[in-house]
Order: sequence, then C-alpha cells, then structure tokens
Amino acid sequence: MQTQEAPGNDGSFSISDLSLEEQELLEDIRKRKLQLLQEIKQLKDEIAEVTAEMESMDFSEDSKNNPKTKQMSIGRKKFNMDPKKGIEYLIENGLLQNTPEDVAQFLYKGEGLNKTAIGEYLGERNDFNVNVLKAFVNLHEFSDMILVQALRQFLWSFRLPGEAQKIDRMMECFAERYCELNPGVFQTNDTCYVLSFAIIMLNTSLHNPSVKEKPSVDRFIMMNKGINDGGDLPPALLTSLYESIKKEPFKIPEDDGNDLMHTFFNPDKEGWLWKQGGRYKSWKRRWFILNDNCLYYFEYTTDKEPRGIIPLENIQVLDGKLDKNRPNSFELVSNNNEIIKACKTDSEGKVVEGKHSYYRMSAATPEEKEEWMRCIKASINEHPFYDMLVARRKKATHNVTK
Ligand code: 4IP
Repeated sequence: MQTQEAPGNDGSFSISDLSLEEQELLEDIRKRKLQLLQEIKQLKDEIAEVTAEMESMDFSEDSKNNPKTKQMSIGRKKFNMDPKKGIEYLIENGLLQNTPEDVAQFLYKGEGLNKTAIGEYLGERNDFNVNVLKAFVNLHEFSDMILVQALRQFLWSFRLPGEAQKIDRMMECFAERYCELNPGVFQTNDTCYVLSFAIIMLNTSLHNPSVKEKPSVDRFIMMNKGINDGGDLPPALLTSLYESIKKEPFKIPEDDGNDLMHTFFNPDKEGWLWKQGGRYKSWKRRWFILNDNCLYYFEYTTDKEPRGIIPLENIQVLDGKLDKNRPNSFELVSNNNEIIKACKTDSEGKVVEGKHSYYRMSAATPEEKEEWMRCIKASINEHPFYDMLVARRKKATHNVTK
C-alpha cells in the first residue's frame, strides 16, 4: 500500500500530495462543476426569457385593465349610442376637455366612432355643439383644392343628417371654410354653398341608375348660370367639377345602410311633354328638365338656354281634366290662386315673368304622366331643405332676378 505524506502545518496540500486516484477523482469533480455551471447559465437564460414574456403579458393585461383605456372605450360606445351622453361621460372622466376644440379633435380623429353619430352631434343646435361644428370644420384643410375634392373630404368625415336645418348649418360652415382658404374662387359663400349642392345632385344624376337621362356638361353649366353673385362661374371650373364627379362618385359613409344622397335628393327627370300656353292656349312640345326644385323647359334638347323656368314653390300637382285631345295631362296650380311665379324668354329673347295661373302639361303615356307627377310632387314636398336651397340660390343669383 502506498503511504501518504502528511499535509503541511497550515492544512494545505498540493495536487502532487494526492494519489493518482484522488487526482483523477478531483478532475472529474471539476468537469462536473463546469458542466453544472453551464447548465445553471442555460437555465438562467431560459428563466429570463420566460420572465420577459410574462412581463409583456402582464403589460397588455395591465393596459386592458387601465381605467382610462377602459373608460375611453366605454365613452366611444356610449357616444355611438347617444352622442351627447358619450361626450358628457368622456368630459366627466377627464378624457376630454370641456372645450369645443378638444371635442372637435376627438370627432375629427373619429377612432371607433360611428359617422352617423358624429353627424348627429355636429348637427345639434345649442351653442356648444355649433362651436364644435365650427372647430371641426376648421380642422379640415381645403387650401388649393377644387370644390369637389374638398366636398369629398368633408362628406367622408361624418354622415350628413337628414334634417334641413342641420344640413343648412353644416354646409354653411363648409362653404365659409372653403371660401376662407380659397379666396377669390367664388364671389360669395352662398355661391359655394349652392354649387356644392349642384355637385351633390349631379353626383346623384350621374351615378343613380334610376336616372336614365344623364346630364351633359353643358347642361350642368347651364344649371349654374348666374350663381356667382349674379355672374357666371368660369366654364373651365364647372367642367373640371363635372369631370371629377363623372369619373369618381362621392363616397358617402353608409353605416346604417340608408344612402342619404339617394333618398334625400329626388331623382331628376327629363323628357318631352306638351305644354299649354298662358294667355294663348296653344300647345307646344317642350323638353322638360326637373332639377334642383325647378322645372326648366327648352325648345330643343340641345338648347343651352331654357325658354322658361318654373320654381316649384307654392305649387300643387293635380291630375288634369279629361281632355280627349290632350290625354295624360296634369296641372301645376298655385296654392294661393295667384299667377305662378316663373320666368320665360319672350319672342325678342328678353327674360320676362310668366303669365300662367296654372300650367297644363300632357305626357305621351299614362305611365309617363304618373312618373312626372310623382317626381314633381317629391321635389315639392320631400324635404324642407329645398326651400332653403332655393332661398340661397336666390341670394346667390340676386343680380339676375332683380
Ligand atoms: C305661346 O303661344 C306659347 O305657348 C308660349 O310657350 C307661351 O309661353 C305663351 O304664353 C303662349 O302665348 P303662341 O306660341 O301660340 O303665341 P313657349 O314659351 O314654350 O313657346 P310660356 O309662358 O308658356 O312659356 P303667354 O302666357 O306668354 O301668352
């Protein structure tokens, strides 16, 4: 047996003090230790990865549980159900400042908001909402945009409500903002307002399949005669507006499936009718166009100037008396038994007032007659907004009608 030398007095020993067997054993232990250290490092790395993952999970849970985020989401839902209550809730919970500017920003961003609800809120009449509407419109940037582009942007940011007064206020704000950012394009804000509606109606005429006769660019130019404070707008401008709408219809938010532009605006109608004279009761075949709450009649379809214009104000449509010579007839009569307000071109080409106490018209078929009566009635009764539009049109063309 091998004798072992005693360790030094301090208790230390060197490898050489160990037997060969002991040295091998020590080497094994070292290796094992290194291996364990490596394994521990590996485990530590895995734990760090899992912890990070868990932390990130905690974070998203946290944000879900964050009371402000939760309240914002509740506020949006409330707004979509009842816009006024939604805004009140968000203000009460400090998520919106009680200023028209802050509320307008929120609506303009529109995140998670229903566009009908935005329209409803912007259309309210009280001072605060009216100021929100102004601030909202002021967030739109219309500089150097042609009117169609500005309208596209505006009408996409919310859904125009159905009530006349609301539409009027909104379009007035729009026209004001557009004219402010594009000085010199229109003589007055009313011109911009009236033309905006002419464009919206053109959109319906060109893209609604129920409108069979599509208006030409010349017709569109003619319909907008005199609206620039009595003067005409440059044909090049009207042509570019027409082309833009023809190429690309308006995109209107349709979140309740009820397309305002198609239901609110009457389909225009065009066609041949026979018309009886005022003082002399001769019958003339005339090309009639129903547009913008007015009936226009022309001698030829290609005429640029109408022979006469009948604004559909204070008028009723009645079934015509049975007349063997003039079947399918109907009449426009004044509500107050007065001469119907209208203008016409006389034999010398001068614009004069009409002399009709009633207009009698006759269509080619009973169906045509029904259709004309329906469209004219719709134009008269469908929406009080027409009265406003007609009034504004009068303002915009005042030099012509004076
Ligand atoms: C004319 O009869 C035409 O019928 C006119 O129609 C009509 O004007 C005249 O009415 C009527 O007298 P004659 O052509 O036989 O003279 P149009 O202008 O379509 O040619 P209206 O007012 O219907 O346009 P009075 O009211 O102007 O007499």
